[in-house]
Amino acid sequence: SVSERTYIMIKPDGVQRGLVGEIIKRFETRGFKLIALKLVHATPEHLEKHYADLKGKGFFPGLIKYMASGPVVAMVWQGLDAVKTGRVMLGATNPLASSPGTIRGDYALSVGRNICHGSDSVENAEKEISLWFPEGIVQYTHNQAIWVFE
Ligand code: YYY
Ligand code: MG
Repeated sequence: SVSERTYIMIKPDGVQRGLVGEIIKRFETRGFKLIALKLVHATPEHLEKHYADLKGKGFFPGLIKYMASGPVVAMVWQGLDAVKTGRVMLGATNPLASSPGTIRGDYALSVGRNICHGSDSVENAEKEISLWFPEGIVQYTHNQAIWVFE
């Protein structure tokens, strides 16, 4: 639906490599509506909640350490099919399998440094939005929407 929301996060390597503007630009120019945004240096405990489904995987400790190593940019984007389209824009989990034209396919090479996160289902998106934005989300009219959607 047009009001679908997804949680998109620029990981510490994306911030350090100066890719914040580039990643935001892609969602903005695609026509999605930015409804939440902040820079946050997350604690390991918070990140373990975010990645709870992956607890037990061999890469989990390294993933938490990397994600806690610097600030991330936490965002919520809204628009038609935001979750699935967001994943397509990010590319495959392993950047070597990501198509050129995707964020990971253009800017990353290693699965453990793949620069961005996107929710994988509407249900998980809503969970992640509550986890990262417990303060809630700003409401406003996006005047571009009448030109982006029929
Ligand atoms: O949703 P997505 O980020 O594409 O992949 P997940 O399977 O949810 O894994 C989360 C995160 O974990 C992934 O972006 C990189 C890291 N990771 C890893 O370091 N090594 C793997 N074999 C799989 C995932
Ligand atoms: Mg995932």
